[in-house]
Amino acid sequence: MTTLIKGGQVLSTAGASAADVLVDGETIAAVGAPGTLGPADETIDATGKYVLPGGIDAHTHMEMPFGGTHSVDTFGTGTTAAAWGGTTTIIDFAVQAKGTSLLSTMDKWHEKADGNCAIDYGFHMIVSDVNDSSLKEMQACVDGGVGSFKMFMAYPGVFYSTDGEILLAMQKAREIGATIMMHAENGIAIDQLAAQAFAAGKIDPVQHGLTRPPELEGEATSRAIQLAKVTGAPLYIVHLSASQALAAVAEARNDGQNVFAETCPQYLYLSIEDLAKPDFEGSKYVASPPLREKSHQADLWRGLRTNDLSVVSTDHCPFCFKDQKELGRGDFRAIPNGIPGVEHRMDLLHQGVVAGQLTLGRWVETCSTTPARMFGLYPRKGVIAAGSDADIVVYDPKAKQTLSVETHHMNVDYSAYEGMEITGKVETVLSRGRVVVSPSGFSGSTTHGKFLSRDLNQYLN
Ligand code: DUC
Ligand code: ZN
Ligand code: ZN
Ligand code: ZN
Repeated sequence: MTTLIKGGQVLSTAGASAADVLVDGETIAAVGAPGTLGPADETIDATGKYVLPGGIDAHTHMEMPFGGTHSVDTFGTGTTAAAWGGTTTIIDFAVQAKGTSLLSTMDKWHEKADGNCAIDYGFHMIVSDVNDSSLKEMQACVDGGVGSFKMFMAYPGVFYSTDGEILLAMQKAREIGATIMMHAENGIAIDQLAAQAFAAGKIDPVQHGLTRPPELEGEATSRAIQLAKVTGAPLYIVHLSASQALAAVAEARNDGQNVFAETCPQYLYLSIEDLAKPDFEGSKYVASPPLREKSHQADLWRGLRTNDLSVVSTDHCPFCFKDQKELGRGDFRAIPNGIPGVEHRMDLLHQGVVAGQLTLGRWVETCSTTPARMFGLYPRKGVIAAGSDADIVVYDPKAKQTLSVETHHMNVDYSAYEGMEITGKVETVLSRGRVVVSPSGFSGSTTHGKFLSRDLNQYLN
């Protein structure tokens, strides 16, 4: 089966150029000058549209256990919503529970995901129990296609690792070529501030933000960078939200250290004002790190332009307002942490292009090409080129849409971007050559997605 996508502007990190794309089976057979390829069994007219590599969301949490509940998108619903929004690969986090092994955790995540995804997927591993056997198992994870390990400087007693434990894991990562991903917030200090606020009767969602000040993200980011420097491990800061943390990353990069960082759409568009919404509405915006003052946003956009922020991921972690965020009515500390977003990353970052914050090339680079390279998927993913998987998005840059829970496909009862108007909309999505989204709707299946055994960080290996 062959498909010709013709008449569009093909996007790469270099920007746009007029070209046709011929798909044969699951891969791209050729990219050629307009009118030079085909005929094919099927033709998609992309006149006036962008043709870009499918988005890669390197940070999602489907069916994730958290605070006695679990995120509400299954691998099936979450990857279907991702496809609707032009994302054709997710990398989800397998979560080691204390007292369990990394390999049993990996098996567990395979059980949840295998045969249940609409698009291709990989895993990172969250290490929350650093001991001799976990450290030894890190190599087996790499061999199983999982070469990136997230650790937490936040959540004492749950996911938290001490600086000593982080040091040990970083030494191992350095030895085996793996990347350490860090949730960089000073959880020990934050827990004290949160306990003080609660004891003073301050229970509303905005307290979540007020007790997690940006300085404590900056401090933890700097500490993680120094630990990485001492050990020689590559470091990737996840969900960076604060100017202070960005400054630490930029300084380390200027000094030649292998430090990378991602931010998320919520930090570019939402703020602590959302967390302060009355009637417990603020709970919809509780995530960690928290939404910041708006003044951080310009720095984050600049970081995306300068590549101090090289990836945009969603940290998609959906909890329903009704029966889950409710758990924290009366104590902001019990509100499940997470914001839904896997469906809207490509649109929200395209809106950044429309607003003059990013070039088309940087849109593609931060949302697809760099995550592919960072997490060992390139050139299979992240580029429109002969031989690559035919993960392709036809995007209408002129279409208008309004984001809303009424129209989204995520399995969650609110939209963090309710009413936001976006210029640009996904028209057609191919996942390994199969049309999964088109103007007539979703035509994929949740048995289509395959596990991606990933290579190591391709900037370093
Ligand atoms: N960190 C994440 O990356 N996701 C959900 C919660 C958290 O703290
Ligand atoms: Zn985190
Ligand atoms: Zn996350
Ligand atoms: Zn629910």
